[in-house]
Amino acid sequence: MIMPARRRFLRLAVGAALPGVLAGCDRLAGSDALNGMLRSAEFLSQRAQALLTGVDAMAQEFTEDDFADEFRSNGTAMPDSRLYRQLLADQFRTWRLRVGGLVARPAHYSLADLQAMPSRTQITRHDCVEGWSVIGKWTGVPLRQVLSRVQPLSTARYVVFPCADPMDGSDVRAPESTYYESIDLVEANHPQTILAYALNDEPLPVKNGAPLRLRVERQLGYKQAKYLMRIDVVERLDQLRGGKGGYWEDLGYEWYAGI
Ligand SMILES: Nc1nc2c(c(=O)[nH]1)N[C@H]1C(S)=C(S)[C@@H](COP(=O)(O)O)O[C@H]1N2
Ligand SMILES: [Mo]
Repeated sequence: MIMPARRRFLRLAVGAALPGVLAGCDRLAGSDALNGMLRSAEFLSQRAQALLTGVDAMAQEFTEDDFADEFRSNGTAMPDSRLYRQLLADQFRTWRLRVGGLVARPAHYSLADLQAMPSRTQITRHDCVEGWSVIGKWTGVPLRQVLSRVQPLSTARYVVFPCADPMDGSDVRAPESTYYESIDLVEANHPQTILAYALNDEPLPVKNGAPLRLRVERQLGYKQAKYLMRIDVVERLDQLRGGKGGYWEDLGYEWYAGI
């Protein structure tokens, strides 16, 4: 009962926010009353979600019989960058995940380093706001494993994921042009939040984000950042790029994309 209504609300919210942004509706966008209303609506839905489900609630997991043979690709299917092409040609042997920002012990990890850490496998449903879903089997290292190694400082609140794929041609007001996403530390420490290197028992395909992607199973498709290059622990999101904490968020999508 609750979930479909929530989804309809989300679709409406995304659908309603985006045309205004794309049309450059400055008068409305600049209105304090409207901004206040939008902010409180998002705040209310986020609070309501947390009250209904709790911070520890698990996303539904499925069985071996449920996952699709093919996990379709959406957004970038092959990053258009020289660096990524080099990393791919080298089978990601020289790729490193750099983890820094507000942490006591910044570090970088090779794919082999990550694969040597305790792993989690989960069969979950991916829901894209464009109106499609697919069930996939993901294996990766829980993000909290990595965070416990680098030790976030007491001021840390969010985890930011810069990706390898440039999104040129977009109108993001940003010094950097790649896809990026962010989640808060509660979501980052959730057991189903993993850095996935395998999909359906195979190495993660390029079209799905090789060598490493985020799976944050209680949120929608656009939060599932592919082609991870870095993890930055930060205190605030409003000074990054477009100020809203993600590529699509900067264009009007909700930051909290709870399903
Ligand atoms: N780096 C990056 N991550 C991304 C995207 C993208 O274009 N680039 N698209 C997002 C969207 S909208 C969806 S639905 C999923 C698609 O994941 P898939 O290609 O594995 O289906 O990735 C998300 N993460
Ligand atoms: Mo999506």
